[in-house]
Amino acid sequence: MGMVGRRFSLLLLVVVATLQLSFAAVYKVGDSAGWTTIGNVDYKKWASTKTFHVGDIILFQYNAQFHNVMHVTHAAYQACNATNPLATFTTGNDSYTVSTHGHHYFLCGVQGHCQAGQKVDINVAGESSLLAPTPQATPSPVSSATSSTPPTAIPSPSPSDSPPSNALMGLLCKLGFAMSVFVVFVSTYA
Ligand SMILES: *[C@@H]1O[C@H](CO)[C@@H](O)[C@H](O)[C@H]1NC(C)=O
Ligand SMILES: *[C@@H]1O[C@H](CO)[C@@H](O)[C@H](O)[C@H]1NC(C)=O
Ligand SMILES: [Cu+2]
Repeated sequence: MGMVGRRFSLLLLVVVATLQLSFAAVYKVGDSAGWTTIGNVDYKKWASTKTFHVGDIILFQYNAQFHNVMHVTHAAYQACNATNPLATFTTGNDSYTVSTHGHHYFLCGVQGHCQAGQKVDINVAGESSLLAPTPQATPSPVSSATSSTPPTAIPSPSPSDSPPSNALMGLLCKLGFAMSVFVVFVSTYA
């Protein structure tokens, strides 16, 4: 490998490392409450306030004497079925690195805890959804038989509540990546 090739590899390594540092986030499940049945933490609400990405770290902190973490299927998550988990974590300080888009379901396998709400759905939006428009509510067909008064239009919540930040982040990621590639190219061949 020549001088240029070696310099290119090194730069690429630095750029990739920098990208990982700037875009991977650590999310502690339940924030200060952690992973628990105390205080009725609403993990659904907790997750809904986050925008997860591939590469992020989901951190479960809990007292290992009383809880555990099981990565489970959608069906098991819905049924609170801890019989056949995909993976089990038991240290009390467990980090799960998100490596794919889509849903990642977790529950506590201790009897009764999942039923009490100790379960969380980490939903990682796909790349395509960053560009795809938010699905619009399709107007229901007006029944011709009883339509003497038109149905009152119910204002649907603006789709610009949170997706824009999502889309913006995706755009920034792409922009950052494009710029990094450009910088590498220029510093290698200029
Ligand atoms: C839990 O899941 C296992 C297999 O994963 C299944 O055999 C069992 O019937 C399920 N239990 C309940 C209560 O649904
Ligand atoms: C828990 O794990 C995280 C991430 O792996 C680490 O940064 C932190 O120091 C750990 N905390 C304890 C108390 O072990
Ligand atoms: Cu538990």
